[in-house]
Amino acid sequence: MTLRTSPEVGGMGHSIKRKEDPRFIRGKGTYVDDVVLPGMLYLDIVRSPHAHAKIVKIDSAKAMAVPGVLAVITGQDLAKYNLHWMPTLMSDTQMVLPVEKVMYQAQEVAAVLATSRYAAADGAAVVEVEYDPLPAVVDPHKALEPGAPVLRTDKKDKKDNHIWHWEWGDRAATDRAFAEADVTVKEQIYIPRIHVASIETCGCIAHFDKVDGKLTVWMTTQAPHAIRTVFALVAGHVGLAEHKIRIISPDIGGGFGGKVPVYPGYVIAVAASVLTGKPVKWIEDRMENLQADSFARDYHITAELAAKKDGTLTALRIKTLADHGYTDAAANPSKFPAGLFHVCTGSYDLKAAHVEVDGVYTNKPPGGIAYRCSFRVTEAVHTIERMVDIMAHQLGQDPAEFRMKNFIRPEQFPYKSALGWEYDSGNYGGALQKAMDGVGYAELRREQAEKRKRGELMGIGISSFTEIVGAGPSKHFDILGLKMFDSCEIRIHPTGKAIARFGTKSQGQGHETTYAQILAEELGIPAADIQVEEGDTDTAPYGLGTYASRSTPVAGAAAAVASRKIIDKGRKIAAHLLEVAPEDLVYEPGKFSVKGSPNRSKTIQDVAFAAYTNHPQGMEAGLEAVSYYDPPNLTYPFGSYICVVDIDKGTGEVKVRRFLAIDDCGNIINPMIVQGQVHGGLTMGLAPALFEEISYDEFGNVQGGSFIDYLVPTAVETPKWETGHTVTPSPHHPLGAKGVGESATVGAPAAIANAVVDALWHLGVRHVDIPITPPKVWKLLREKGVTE
Ligand code: MCN
Ligand code: CUM
Repeated sequence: MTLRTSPEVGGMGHSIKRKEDPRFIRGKGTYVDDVVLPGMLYLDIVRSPHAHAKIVKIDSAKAMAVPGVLAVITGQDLAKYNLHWMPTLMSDTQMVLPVEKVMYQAQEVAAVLATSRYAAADGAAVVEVEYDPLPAVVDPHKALEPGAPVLRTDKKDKKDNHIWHWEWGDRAATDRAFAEADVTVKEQIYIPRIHVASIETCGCIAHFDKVDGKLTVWMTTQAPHAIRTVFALVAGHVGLAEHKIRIISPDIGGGFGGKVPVYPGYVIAVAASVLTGKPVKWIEDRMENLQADSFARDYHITAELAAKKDGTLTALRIKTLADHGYTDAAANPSKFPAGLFHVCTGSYDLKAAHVEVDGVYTNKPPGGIAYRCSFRVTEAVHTIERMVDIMAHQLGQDPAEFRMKNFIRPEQFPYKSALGWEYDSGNYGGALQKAMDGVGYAELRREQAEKRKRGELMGIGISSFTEIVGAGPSKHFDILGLKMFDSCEIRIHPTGKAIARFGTKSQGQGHETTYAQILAEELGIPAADIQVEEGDTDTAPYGLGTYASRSTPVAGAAAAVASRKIIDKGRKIAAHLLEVAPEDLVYEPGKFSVKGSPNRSKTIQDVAFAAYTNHPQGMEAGLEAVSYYDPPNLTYPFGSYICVVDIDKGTGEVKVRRFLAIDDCGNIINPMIVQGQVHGGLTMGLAPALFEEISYDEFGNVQGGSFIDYLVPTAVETPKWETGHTVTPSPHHPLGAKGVGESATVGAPAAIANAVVDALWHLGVRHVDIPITPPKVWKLLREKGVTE
């Protein structure tokens, strides 16, 4: 059998090479798409051309006549097992396959099971579905108007398209501050729908073994344990108990938030495998991935900011419509339907704030998951950074000075924000100053002034963002009731080598390296002697997975805590070997020695051997520890980014000439990995700022559903990133580390947008929505009377 890489469209061609890779073991693939099992069957999915339509009839006859096609699975088939609907991570419901109607274009309508991928696709092409189109609701504002068609007719009592209202902060105090303000600014900001576009699309191989009654699923998931529990809860009634489910998440080719939810394809593959007793493979192609998987953002924001005459900020007021598509499938902590959006006061010492968000149903794919963003933080950062910039310009003040004046000062930490967060540590002025020195800010401003005289358009944009990552303290954070702790389990073998397993799951962040480094530092065992494993629910300790940059803040802390448990036991064993009291020993990584006689010592390897060969009587043998770490607080990484753009008056093209990012993620475990995370993150910040958007026409037809018009930046569009850092340790994390995986994506778009507006402010431009494409800028310039 030939290996097919996922997308006919994507055409990565890499699996061919991987066949020669010695790591590739048949049946135990490196990537999900590499897993090949004997007798494997394949799924392909029939998708709706309509955004909203009744399903009148599904005719499978022609598909069943295609050689190799074994079955056409419809919603009616799943309904017999009550598997046609499933819960979303936000306790809403979503269809696995529809019985009555479809709710967005490219929604799954039926699935074809066949003996080859080709036969499945040929079968799917000839399944005949008769639809009765219904009016599509595309604009979330219109969705709330009286008389708008009610979309969720499956919900008996639902009379409108409003999902929830959520608000936070002191409304009265905020209104008062606005009434008393000398200056206020107000802006409509739209943060468009975007998609993560990871290298590998989503997919799985589900294998139900009829002999031992066990289901194994190789799956592109960022949260294998949570998925196992969800599967057990959803399919318990058809006999899938949690101990009979094994989720394996191998290399998944990037996650970026898009591989947190459960997609219908997974469930159909599981159902098909349980029914046939054969392994069933489902891998999306690129267009399916872009058109039907959960999306990010889609926030329609009205923001207002108030200040005194001298430029002291006083209050922030935000109202938002959140377009969730046809179901609220956000991967947010239960308590927070708008995620951590209320970190929107950002890096500024604002005394009053109030934020409201309303979730709305429309005929679009479900959402909103994050896109390299800790639960709506990008939306929050974009809003506050744009608003602060508008205020600075409005007051005629330099945006850097203006920020310096309004930052939360270092001595104010731990700082309680007006919206209730306790920021652990920060030095915002330090990071901005370093960025200004690094780019030569004063000189750039001089250059800009000269160029402006000549009519050239150059802009300098700043983003001084505060992130919030590491969910989370279990008293506030859970997903579907599962508390958001994370875990590390360490076993030291008799010869002093170790295996450590984690509840998180790397998607390319290099956990194998950085976790081994943490353990090596704590235990004094060389990193090369430590095997790090994640992603197999049969072996790894329970954890909530990798998203929201929580691995270092939570599982990284668990690694330190579990290591310290090992050292505590090791100390007792060493004391026994050296015939002294445990208190008489001093520990340095890898070595216990007697106080005052450094020559009398035992290494961690001596201790490990003794733990299995000569442990003290009365003590349990072995040297193992596990930590389920519940962080006392989130971590608040931050940074200051400065972007310099030149705008081509003829074409409207925005050229990023320079971009300097100063990040602060507390103590750094691995500088190279952190730099890599920042580089990748910046490119994923550039993408929505200048290129990426998924939009819909009035009928709900997706625009941007393929790489022809969903513009992912390549090396050609990506500028040379300049990076640097400051170090402000987290006071509550055992290693003083904060997360960093999303900082750059969160911080970058506002710096770019601010730079563009900075270049155009003198023409009367106050705001431009991202993506800031050449046609958008070209049109704006013509409106303002600028010609070439
Ligand atoms: N790190 C470090 N020192 C610190 C903080 C982090 O050395 N002070 C290292 C960590 O040890 C880890 C990496 O940097 O190896 C990222 O750590 P962390 O910030 O804890 O984030 P996570 O590991 O939890 O990764 C999640 C984050 C998210 S949510 C998205 S989205 C994203 C991102 O990581 N998806 C990615 N970066 C990605 N990078 C790749 N290659 N692929 C993805 O899918
Ligand atoms: Cu926010 S995207 Mo990441 O959390 O997987």
